[in-house]
Amino acid sequence: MADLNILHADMDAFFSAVEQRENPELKGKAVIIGGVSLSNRGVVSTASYEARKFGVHSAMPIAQARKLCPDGIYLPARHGLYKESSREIFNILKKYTPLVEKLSIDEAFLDVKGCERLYGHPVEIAKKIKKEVKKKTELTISVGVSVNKFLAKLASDFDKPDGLTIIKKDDVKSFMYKLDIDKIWGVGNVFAAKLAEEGVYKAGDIWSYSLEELKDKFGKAGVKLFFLSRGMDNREVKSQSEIKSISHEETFIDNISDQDKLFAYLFKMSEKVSFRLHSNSLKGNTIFIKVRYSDFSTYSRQKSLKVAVNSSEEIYQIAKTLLNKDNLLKKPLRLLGVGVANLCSEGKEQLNLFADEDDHLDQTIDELKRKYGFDKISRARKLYLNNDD
Ligand code: TTP
Ligand code: MG
Repeated sequence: MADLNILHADMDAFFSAVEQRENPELKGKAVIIGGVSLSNRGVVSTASYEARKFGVHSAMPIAQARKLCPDGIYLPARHGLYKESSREIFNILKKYTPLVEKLSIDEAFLDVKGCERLYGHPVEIAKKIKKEVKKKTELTISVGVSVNKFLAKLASDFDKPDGLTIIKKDDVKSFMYKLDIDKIWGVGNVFAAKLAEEGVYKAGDIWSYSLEELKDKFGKAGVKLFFLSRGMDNREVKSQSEIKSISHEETFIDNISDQDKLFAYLFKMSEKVSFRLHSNSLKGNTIFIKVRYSDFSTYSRQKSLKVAVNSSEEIYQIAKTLLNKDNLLKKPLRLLGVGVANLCSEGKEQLNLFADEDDHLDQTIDELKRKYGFDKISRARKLYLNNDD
């Protein structure tokens, strides 16, 4: 039987909880954190649970939030403060296991296998983490405990705020059966609408489809859906030092020969890779690309650099050179991928005395993405793609 070794921990209403801690008068009130400037054209970073009762949520335009919750307290984001709390929280998590995979400023996966002798059963560890976070930071964290990453993440979300939810192997079936289909990773609005056309609303509704059927209908996304709808997920928790490379690839529904479109995709993917590198405070010395043609022949190319990089523009430019060099775009592509390997922690890399302004631009874009949600912000080049691309 699979053991309850995987934890997912996620701070509750993180930015607003920090503000409520800093100013106790805000406790119990509807607190809404906007961008740095809080203009009406900006969007909500997060809202306290009190504000969520009015329907306010992350990525909602501030103007709309003000209509829903006119008496709310609107505050600009203070990222330095949140980063400081985040550091404190991760220091606590790392005490219980070296296997902590950071997902964002306020959430992480932990694999606590083998830590029982020191810290007790995984549920005990979850309780200890909650208690210690509360004591040291005066903030609450929700923790999910289960047999894999996917289920642990669903569990931490199940009873927010200040939740502790355990999904045992024996409970997986009943838990998944009634789960809304859009709670499954990879099922966004477009996919959920397509599934609704088929009469699929809950994870259990997909169980009658065979793996082949789902693969034929939806390709790779269908395969993922088959397994995740049953609560099956075999991905391992990876600590930062174990991450060997960060990459992104896309298989196209129709093969693409239009170079401008391919470069637009390449840029979009470079941005995603850069965002994940920044989120993990990593840089890398090797850029690689991968292409696959309609006959499934696959080629990759890589370039090693003297200086580690993580800006989207650098990744994009080097990847583009690699694609152009051997005329790899001579035939239509079925798949395109880009990645960065030979990773090192930011700050520990060799100093590049000639670093240009691009890093700063990237950092600003990253901040905006964190604030506004990934797809809201992009440089003009990506506008070449449709929203669905
Ligand atoms: P989340 O963990 O998604 O949200 P949360 O911690 O505010 O609330 P929950 O209790 O549901 O976990 O994100 C963590 C922080 O990241 C959040 O406090 C603010 C920031 N953030 C944004 O700036 N923009 C966004 O669109 C989202 C989702 C989060
Ligand atoms: Mg959170």
